[in-house]
Amino acid sequence: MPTVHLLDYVAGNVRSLVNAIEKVGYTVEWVTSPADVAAAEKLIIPGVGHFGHCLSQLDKAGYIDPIQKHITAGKPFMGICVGIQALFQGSEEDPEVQGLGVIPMQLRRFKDNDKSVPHIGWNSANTSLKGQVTDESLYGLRPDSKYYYVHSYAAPYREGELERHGWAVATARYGDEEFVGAIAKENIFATQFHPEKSGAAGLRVLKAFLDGKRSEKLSARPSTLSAREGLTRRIIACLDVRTNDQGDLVVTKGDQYDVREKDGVTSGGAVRNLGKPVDMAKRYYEQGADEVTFLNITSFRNCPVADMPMLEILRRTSETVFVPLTIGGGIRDTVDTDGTKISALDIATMYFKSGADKVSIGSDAVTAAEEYYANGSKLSGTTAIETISSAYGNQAVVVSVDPKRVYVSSPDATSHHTIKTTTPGPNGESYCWYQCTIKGGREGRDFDVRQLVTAVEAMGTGEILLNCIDKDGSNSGFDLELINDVKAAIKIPVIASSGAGNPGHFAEVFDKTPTDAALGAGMFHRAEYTVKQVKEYLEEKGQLVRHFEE
Ligand code: 1PR
Repeated sequence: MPTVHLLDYVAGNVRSLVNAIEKVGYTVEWVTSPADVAAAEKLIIPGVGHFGHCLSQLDKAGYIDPIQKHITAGKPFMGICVGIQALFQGSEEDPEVQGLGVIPMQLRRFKDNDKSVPHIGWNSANTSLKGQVTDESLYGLRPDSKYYYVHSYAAPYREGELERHGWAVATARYGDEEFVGAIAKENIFATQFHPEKSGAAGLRVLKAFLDGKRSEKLSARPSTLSAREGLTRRIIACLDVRTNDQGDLVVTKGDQYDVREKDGVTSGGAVRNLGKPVDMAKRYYEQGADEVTFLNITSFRNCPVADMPMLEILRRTSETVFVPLTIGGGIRDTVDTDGTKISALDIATMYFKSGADKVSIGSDAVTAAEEYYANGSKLSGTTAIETISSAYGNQAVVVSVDPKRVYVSSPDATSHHTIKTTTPGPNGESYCWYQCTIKGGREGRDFDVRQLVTAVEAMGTGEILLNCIDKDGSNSGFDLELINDVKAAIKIPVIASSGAGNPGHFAEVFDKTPTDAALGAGMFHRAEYTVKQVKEYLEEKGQLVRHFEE
């Protein structure tokens, strides 16, 4: 098999890229020293973390000069995500750090006054905007395909500016900002999106670069509708995974977090077994799920951390599922079976190396947020959120919130932030606050969801996975009041979760709240609806979605 050299300067989450490269018929050779760059024919620099971190790591290890030589020698070079950003002169993210300066422009942070930042999700990389429909593709990019982006900084697109310097540019739009999604000139190709996480559309782009096919005739001219710009409605399939009584890891699903079969009205039967995690993840990928999340809901272990069965599940899933994978459950500082201390960052690293793109933190985030306020809203720098986000970037850290409604007759009845609700409590109370819980909902804290999300945003969380215990497994729709309340408090994206029972509930949550994504579990596991049906329904309602491409 032909080879490509990959420079993994962080020793991090590039497993999915390796899988994608192998899938399109190439083998990876690792660049382990500057001398390896000179030997490389095709070189890929993936991006992890911050702009400054990327360039200082490259600089410290002596890679800047060999990379520049590789580029000026005219050998194929590809940068992905922070890898494209490294090509620019500099970034607002770390103004004191110099980029490679190959592209004469500065990166800017997205404006967050009217939209969530980071920009996370599926968007275009379109070379045929502004009515100039072309029938040539740039490295396999298609105007009607969508690609997975996750970033807070981007190169603003100003018509003609880069083209004047010989660059071919594919753009995307986020709110009213148009930015560079991919760029090419001579031997250089770089994408702000992650081709390895962009399904078949992304694999095609990767293959075109590796095969050296810069342009290709598109089989059909794109229609204006299929080339619609902007972020698509993101639909996530969630698999709650745990060991059943026979010791097998199964996908399960609870009602208000109770995952045991009910015998009449009493719970306590066997753990509901809805299928095998790897098979189900693949099925949802093929139905068009934009992401797959695994929550290891018990996260108990009786084995060394390195043997955790979830690692193998991730390894196998990431071989066939080319959309982002999130893993949650048990991400906290712990002690291994032999007594060795293992940090949350070590656990996250194992997950990333096994194919995860994001980790989701539940209970530990609540404890960390409580301590944050106890310390006068000062960051300690030592929490799981802070250590993982500073090593892998904010986008790699999701906080999963498990709130429960507490009804009160008036806002004065509690010190917590309340909302007026249209679903009154059992005694007719028309206000409620959302209590944070830990340990899978088993322990309620004197802490509300607003306190939690604002603290974890300050700590560097990239996204909130917003469950609701009252709604979980109810098939009665999302808790719109909760979602609106949380969205009003923070700038980072929110994934609405709990309660989805039919495609109409997804349309409703996108219609009536500014949520950034919506997640479903039970309705997909019980095969009542497919992800594809949800997306078709959203499309009928005029919402922009991404469909699975073969
Ligand atoms: O606290 O960091 O170890 O993380 C544990 C993780 O496991 C948390 O993210 C927590 O939400 C999750 N979890 C723990 N116990 C349960 C349980 O069900 N007994 N599941 C649990 C949470 C919530 C969603 C669910 C949606 C949608 N499940 O993932 O899939 O509510 O369901 P629906 O569409 O069927 O209504 P830590």
